[in-house]
Amino acid sequence: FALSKEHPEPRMFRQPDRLKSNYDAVIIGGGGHGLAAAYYLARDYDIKNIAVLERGYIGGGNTGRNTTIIRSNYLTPEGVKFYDESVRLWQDLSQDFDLNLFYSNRGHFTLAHTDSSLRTMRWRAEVNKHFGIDSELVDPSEVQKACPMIDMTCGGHAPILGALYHAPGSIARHDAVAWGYGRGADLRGVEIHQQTEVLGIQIESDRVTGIETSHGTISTPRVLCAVAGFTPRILDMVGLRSPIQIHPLQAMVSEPMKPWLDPIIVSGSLHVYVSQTARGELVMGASLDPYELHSTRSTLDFAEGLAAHMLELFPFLSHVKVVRQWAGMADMTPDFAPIMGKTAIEGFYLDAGWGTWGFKATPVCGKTMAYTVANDRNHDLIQDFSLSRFERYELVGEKGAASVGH
Ligand code: FAD
Ligand code: PYC
Repeated sequence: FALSKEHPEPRMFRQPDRLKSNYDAVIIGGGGHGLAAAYYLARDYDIKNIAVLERGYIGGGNTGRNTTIIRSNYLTPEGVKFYDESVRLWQDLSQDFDLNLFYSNRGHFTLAHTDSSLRTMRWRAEVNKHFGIDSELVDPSEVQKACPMIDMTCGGHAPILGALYHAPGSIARHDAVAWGYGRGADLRGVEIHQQTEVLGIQIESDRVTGIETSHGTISTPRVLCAVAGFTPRILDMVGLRSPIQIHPLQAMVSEPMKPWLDPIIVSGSLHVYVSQTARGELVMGASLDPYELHSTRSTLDFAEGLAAHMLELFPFLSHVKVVRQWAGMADMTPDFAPIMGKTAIEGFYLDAGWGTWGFKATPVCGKTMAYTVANDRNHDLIQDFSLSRFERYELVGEKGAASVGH
């Protein structure tokens, strides 16, 4: 698959034409999480005989559909420590990959329009500060100063009373994250198999032994499942149950404009989050669709509803065009925290329950899942996110920091 004599290597990664019969580890899902785990397994643990199996193309799942907000202003100590480590990793990724991820530090405002949301913002700010994270409650004048174009009354019916300001809040180019991890893994010997769907998982005496795919069967002692919105289907294959439900989450993008929006603006009450990309487009999203559905179809209702709320915040946008809209399949957990680590099946590891919040966690998930797979022991940072927490009713309640109205 050399491109030409002048370019003997592919620009991004090789495309092996067939599967081998045996791998030391198989990763299901070529999203950011699966590719990051492959990268760190190869780089940090010297486990290189790995296949990443992707039913479509890499980054074509939620990784390439998300609104790319990166932050660590969570509510629980478990969450704050975990996401903080991710924010740290993000800062060096472009250099690690030698690939520009357009990582851009913007600052992140979560607007409060009611006394009760101000209270939650204060709570989050205090937990964050306790763990050394740069978050503070600010008054409306700070919002106005950072974003002069905003209508502080929001059409007169939802005045902005204050905000949680989180200076480290950032955005990045989502596809490039998949490519960066994919290329880095490939350079270290990992095989990436696109258009290769996992159809079954072989288990003997509660231990993984192999995988059935659309291109044949392979044997392996270790399987990492990182398939986000497809998690219930894979769990069915190994006879595990989880409380995950799949809901569509939609987003849309405007035509490019001159830069006018520096920070990331989030309003849970108005069901809006928005940032402006390096190319000038507004990337906008809303709440989850309120019904369970395994689909990536986007709807007119969504575009109309989101546009109406955007105009409450920014009335001057009324003539700006929306150029694209889409949906992802969000794997929602009851406590809005992920499910990570070892499972009751030996050699079967889970990285799931990433719902509407998992893009920012891509680096730390890769690192901690690589550790967990390599050592067959949960990494310290993910101890509280195990699947078995639901049996023990030990939930990690992150709903108040989920950023998307629910
Ligand atoms: P994915 O990128 O979905 O990768 C899973 C892959 O598995 C897919 O490519 C799929 O094709 C593959 N797969 C599935 N089944 C099989 C099979 N049987 N065989 C082989 N391959 C299979 N998070 C944030 O932190 N910030 C945000 O601003 C944000 N905004 C969001 C906005 C939207 C509209 C959506 C939908 C999500 C958003 N998220 C956000 C959440 C975030 O996108 C996800 O949590 C994250 O991208 C999950 O990454 P992943 O690699 O686990 O999953
Ligand atoms: O987790 O910050 C986030 C987020 C914003 C939009 C969707 N998820």
